[in-house]
Amino acid sequence: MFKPLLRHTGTAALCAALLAVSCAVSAADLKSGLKIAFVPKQINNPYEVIADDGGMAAIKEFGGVGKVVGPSDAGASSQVQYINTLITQHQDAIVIAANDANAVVPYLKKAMGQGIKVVTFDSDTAPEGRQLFVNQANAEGIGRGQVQLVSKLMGGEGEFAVLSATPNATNQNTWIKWMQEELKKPEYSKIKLVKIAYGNDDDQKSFVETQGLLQAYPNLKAIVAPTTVGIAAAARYISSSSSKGKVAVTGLGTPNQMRAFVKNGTVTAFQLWDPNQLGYLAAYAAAALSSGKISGKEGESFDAGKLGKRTIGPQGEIILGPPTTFDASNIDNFNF
Ligand code: RAM
Repeated sequence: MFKPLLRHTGTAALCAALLAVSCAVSAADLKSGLKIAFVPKQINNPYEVIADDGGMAAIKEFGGVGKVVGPSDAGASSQVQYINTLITQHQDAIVIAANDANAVVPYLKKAMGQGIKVVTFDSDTAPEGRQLFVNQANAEGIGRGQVQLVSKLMGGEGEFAVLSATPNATNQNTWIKWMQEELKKPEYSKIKLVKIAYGNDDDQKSFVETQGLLQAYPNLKAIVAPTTVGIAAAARYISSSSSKGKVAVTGLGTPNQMRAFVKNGTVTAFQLWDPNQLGYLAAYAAAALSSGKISGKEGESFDAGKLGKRTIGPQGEIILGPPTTFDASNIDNFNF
């Protein structure tokens, strides 16, 4: 299993033992005082807050100047005004979780035209909108894994619905596409995806959409919400409804938001990665680009602090690592 929080303990201990003389991570190689701005999908989404915190921690490590700016809703063009301001401020890099694959591209291109490096994380733009995409995990693996998990929870048959984020979210749409691919396999012939609903990564709308799904599909056996906002809202609705214990809730959630629902029997299992590490990795990628250590080409490597050396894959993608499945047996080992 993925043990994200412990991976570099050995290196850290060794560095301490060597009095950090030769272990000054990559900080010494990076330009000092880099101005790096994070633009999350939404400023108040708990997942994005954890990722942004990871980014700010990395920036502190290498002596840069970090900040987080962004909209309060995940609408397609809601990030444009923030990008424009960051261009005016001559930031060295913009690290953005894009709310739409295309809406922000002209503005990010303008930024790159002025020498600002652009890294997407969590939710990508079209490739021409950025130099690098820091992805939490392989998108195909996430999508197929969600179907494998829900199939197990449904006993291999019945109807399920997806409760997604916004209809334009690049990350959720890619995962759903892979879920639909996985569903074509013969072992899922008794499972039917009856509806894809959108809660817009808004807690209240996700809550109401959950209620709507249960009313519209009385035989529903599961809801898969591949969004931390959606899964928490769906679990909250179901935990106090007559569907508790009858309709499974799964998807992607943070252990801290989902713990109560695992303990009270509403949720059996769900998945995620460590968003803090995602932001941390994205900040190091941005700094390596801004310091001229990498240009964004496949095969180039850079030092990502406590995450070690990372290599750029096809189409400028850098992958953090595989997701973890959380359930009652391990959820208390995680605190994010
Ligand atoms: C929500 C956001 C984010 C996604 C997670 C899983 O917080 O939609 O983009 O990666 O869920």
